[in-house]
Amino acid sequence: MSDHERLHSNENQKKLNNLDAKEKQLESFTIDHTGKRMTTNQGLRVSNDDDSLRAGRRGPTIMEDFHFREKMTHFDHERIPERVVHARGSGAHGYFQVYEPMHELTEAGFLQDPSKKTPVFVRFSTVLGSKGSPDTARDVRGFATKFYTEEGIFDLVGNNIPIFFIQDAMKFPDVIHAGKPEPNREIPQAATAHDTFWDFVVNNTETAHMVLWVLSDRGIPRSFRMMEGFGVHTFRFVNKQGKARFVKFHWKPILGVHSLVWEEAQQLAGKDPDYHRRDLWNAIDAEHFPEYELGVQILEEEDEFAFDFDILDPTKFWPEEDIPVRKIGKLTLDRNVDNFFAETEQVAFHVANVVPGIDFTNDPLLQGRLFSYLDTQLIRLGGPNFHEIPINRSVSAVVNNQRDGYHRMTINRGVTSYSVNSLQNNDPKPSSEKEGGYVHYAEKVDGRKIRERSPSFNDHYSQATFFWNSMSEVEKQHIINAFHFEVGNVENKQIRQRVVEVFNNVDSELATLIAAGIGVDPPMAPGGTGVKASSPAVSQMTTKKSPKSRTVAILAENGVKYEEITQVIKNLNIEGVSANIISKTLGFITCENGQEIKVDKTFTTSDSVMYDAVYLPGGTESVTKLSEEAKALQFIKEAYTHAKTIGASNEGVELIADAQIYGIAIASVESSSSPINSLGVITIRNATNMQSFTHAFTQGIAKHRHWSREMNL
Ligand code: HDE
Repeated sequence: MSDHERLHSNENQKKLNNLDAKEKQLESFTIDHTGKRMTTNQGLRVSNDDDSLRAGRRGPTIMEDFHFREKMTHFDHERIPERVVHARGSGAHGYFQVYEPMHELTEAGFLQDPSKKTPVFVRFSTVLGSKGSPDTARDVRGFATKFYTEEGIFDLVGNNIPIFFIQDAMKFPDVIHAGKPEPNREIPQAATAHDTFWDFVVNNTETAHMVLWVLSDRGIPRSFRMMEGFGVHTFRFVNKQGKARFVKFHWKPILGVHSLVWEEAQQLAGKDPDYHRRDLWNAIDAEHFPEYELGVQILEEEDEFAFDFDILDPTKFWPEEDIPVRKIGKLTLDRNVDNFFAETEQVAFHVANVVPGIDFTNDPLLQGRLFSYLDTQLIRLGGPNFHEIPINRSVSAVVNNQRDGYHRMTINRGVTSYSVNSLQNNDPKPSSEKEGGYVHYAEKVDGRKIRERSPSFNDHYSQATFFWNSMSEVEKQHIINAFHFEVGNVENKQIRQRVVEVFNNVDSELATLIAAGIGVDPPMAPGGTGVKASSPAVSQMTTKKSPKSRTVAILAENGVKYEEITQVIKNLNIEGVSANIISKTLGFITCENGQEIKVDKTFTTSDSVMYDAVYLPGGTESVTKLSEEAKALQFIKEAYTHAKTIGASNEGVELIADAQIYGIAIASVESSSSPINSLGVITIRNATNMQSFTHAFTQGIAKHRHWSREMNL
């Protein structure tokens, strides 16, 4: 071993010692080409990887060229079917830690010891679009978490919305067929703004509640790091004494729940279709690790019928005001994948992957999912051994009599692969409950075979009204705008009219406002459900706010004030905000004092929609040049229209007027009693010390958006 190799292997050893159980397992399958020679798949060294073997320099390729054939055959077979839903996704590794032992509620091992870190893999996704579709499409987001626990794998396969479109799994193929591109012309991609989806909605009114959620800002998250996750169904927690309680699972993002605005989402779909994937990757890379608290709502079995909805109905949520969410632990995503295909694409989630202490209920949607997830992997991953793919392997030993099948990896010794056997001592033996064997909760069930829904599932509208009541004026306006876009794209007028009728059952004002933008009549009769209550917890207005990991675009040209720009960047970085310098061309700009600053992006390679805020530093020459640059002015104008924080210092303030967005008086940190005015434009003149300015600017960024601006435009 050379010194270099030894050093390398010591480093590797050190690295290995710090890995968790899952990472160690993955490491043993991980290959690095650095410094290695190329071989065929048979391990034979390759002498030439550029030219096929041919009969004469200008002659035909000959069959004998095994290297060519192997290389091409492998390439020809590189693709697997994309997921039938949730095809577009992004994954990351991390760990979960519980805050305190949960034995009173559940015997799940990974929920007992606060010092224990359970490895996890999370895959976020959109639902309808193909694998290459844009991240920012209006859609539900998947939030699937694989816990590699010592008792086996637990998958929490959730979404960012706490309810679902339908009540019975039987209808899943229908709702998805209706939402996917229409079958004749395969249009539109990753969108529900078309006839078949809305035809389904008006004919299947159990969808009404979910449709409101998807058309709210939840359908266009700012980041995977800024959305909630929900297990959706009612599950069961069971403790060691066998006592069961109903449970709903929540993920609460530490950064709060924040969304894009629709125009921005649409622009991003073209400017950066990988916006969410890039955001997740960059945040982890910059060690702004995404964090979410695991919350549970617990319901005693005796309270099963205490509500005016059925707790088995997945189109209903449990209001947090009635059943508080108890935060029981935290998920941290701290490592990007090494290989997208091997990890994010091949990961296989399954709702049925549970551990002792977690069990199911009779929610008819959940029951159907228990079948679908295993079934779908068989075609997607090519056979029954997909649990042996590294990302899917349990960290607890897998021991059973299942054998053979495509791509079997293990070599099972011994003569028996059946039970009961006497030739091998009847190994492997099942375990009793005490020994950790999974025992299903012994719920009593009794009934006639029947294809019928419980009447307790019949109310399709009350919670939709409840949700609508919970929205702020801005959020309501966004929902109406979304209806105008979505239903406005429906060609069939009858369907558009029926949308108004269906949503009139939710709320008359809502239906009237929808009708006003889609060329049909307002509702004929008064509507609504009479529900007056609301749930502040479902509005995004009261969510957590933080500037951490936000990005600022700094527009600058030659002649910019060096001190201003460097002080602001330094202070922003201290607050966890990163900044990009954007100018007309790449390279360096020369500041007023002759110092050079590197340009990160140009007006051609970037756009305001890629940033959370804009800063316009002073410097007469820089500001004059920018004021003559149409794309720079457009940048500012768009950021303003999208309700983003805009900061400007000294001569930079003039640019705000040049962008002609600002007919209202400019607030200044010195003159205003509150440093941030409600419009989120922070300006300072005659300033040398940028600290108070940056502080006010950062507070503005933390607010995410200044929605009152939308009302004024
Ligand atoms: Fe899924 N769903 N789903 N789903 N789902 C799949 O499984 C299905 C539902 C969810 O990142 C598929 O491996 C049925 C609700 C996520 O790999 C498939 C029904 C919720 C993901 C499937 C539902 C989800 C999937 C496609 C109605 C939130 C992506 C590929 C009964 C609680 C997981 C795959 C990943 C994926 C079936 C409804 C979440 C076909 C039949 C409700 C996050 O098995």
